[in-house]
Amino acid sequence: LGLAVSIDRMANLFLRLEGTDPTLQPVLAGSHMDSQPSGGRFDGIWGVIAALEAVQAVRDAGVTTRRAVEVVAWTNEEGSRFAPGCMGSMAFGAAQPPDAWNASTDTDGLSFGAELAAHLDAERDLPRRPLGVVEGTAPFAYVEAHIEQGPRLEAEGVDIGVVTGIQGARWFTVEVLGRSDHAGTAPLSLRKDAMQDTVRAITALNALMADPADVTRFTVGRVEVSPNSSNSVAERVRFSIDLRHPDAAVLRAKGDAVAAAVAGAMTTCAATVVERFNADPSVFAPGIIATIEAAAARLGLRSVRMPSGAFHDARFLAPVCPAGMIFVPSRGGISHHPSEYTSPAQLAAGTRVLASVVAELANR
Ligand code: HGY
Ligand code: MN
Ligand code: MN
Repeated sequence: LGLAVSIDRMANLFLRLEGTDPTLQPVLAGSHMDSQPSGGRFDGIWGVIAALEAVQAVRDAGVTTRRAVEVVAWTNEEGSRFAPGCMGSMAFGAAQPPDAWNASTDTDGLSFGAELAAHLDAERDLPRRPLGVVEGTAPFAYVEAHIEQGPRLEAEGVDIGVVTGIQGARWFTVEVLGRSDHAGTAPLSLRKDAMQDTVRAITALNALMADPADVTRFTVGRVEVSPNSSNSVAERVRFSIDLRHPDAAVLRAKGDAVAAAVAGAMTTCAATVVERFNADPSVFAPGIIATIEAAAARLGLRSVRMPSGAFHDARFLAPVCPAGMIFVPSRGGISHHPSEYTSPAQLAAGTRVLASVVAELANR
């Protein structure tokens, strides 16, 4: 392909197509390659492949660009194995220091720091590059193509989502600590049952997050029980909280009330609440939004401006350069599931919009 490969200290992967003026800041386009335990075949990876296709199309069309175009695959966008998500793009945009998450462990007790070091060692033959704005310069612009992961484009019969911004997200890990006991002998009146107090805590959190308008997104997606035996009282329960909302004040108010809601639900156990991720709602650059919209129109595609319910790496590029996103429809709005699907024609349409936008930005 004639693209220069490099990685930074967060193992973010870059493929660079040179422009005519190497002194100019590059245009970045890409997404992530990691997925969910029961993830689909399009979330993230399509955006990386679409960026690669776009660069190939620009080159094969004999279009020279002033600016280099770099395809990027960000490290750990999902945050499923190691919380939080978007580690690679957060470190690149200096939203957090690159060693902020080294102690984050997976369910086997392996640390992100050790696993990242092993990954970088396995890729030791790849040229290294400075880490984003921390050690280098900001890109000229960033564009990310991604499946919508929601039902709107399909329901409205629209080809392209021109993403206006991303709702806010906060992640917490709650640990409820009691005492293990024999399930057959320990009287309930003497137990410190971590599972029972966890149920009370989640019930209290459901009340806190209740929203008749159905705008708040509150999810407990992971529960780890110890000793996790049917005839032993639970000694420790760890559970995750994923809270989302488009209004920063609501996100702040509900997120700041989590610890008190959990503490108030404890009857015999002790609880700790640790915040793992806190990303305010963000808006994308009007110029990038307009460029995406114009490209869709030039290609005869129907487009609509819309916010993103899912977070993306573009959230952490937006503070350091003009950024935007291109959505394509998700069948039935399904994502983070093996039946996630977008048709080849829909993917091709999104890729053509991306190629047009990237070529235009790289000649600005
Ligand atoms: O969780 C998210 O919003 C993204 O899909 N990782
Ligand atoms: Mn994604
Ligand atoms: Mn995802």
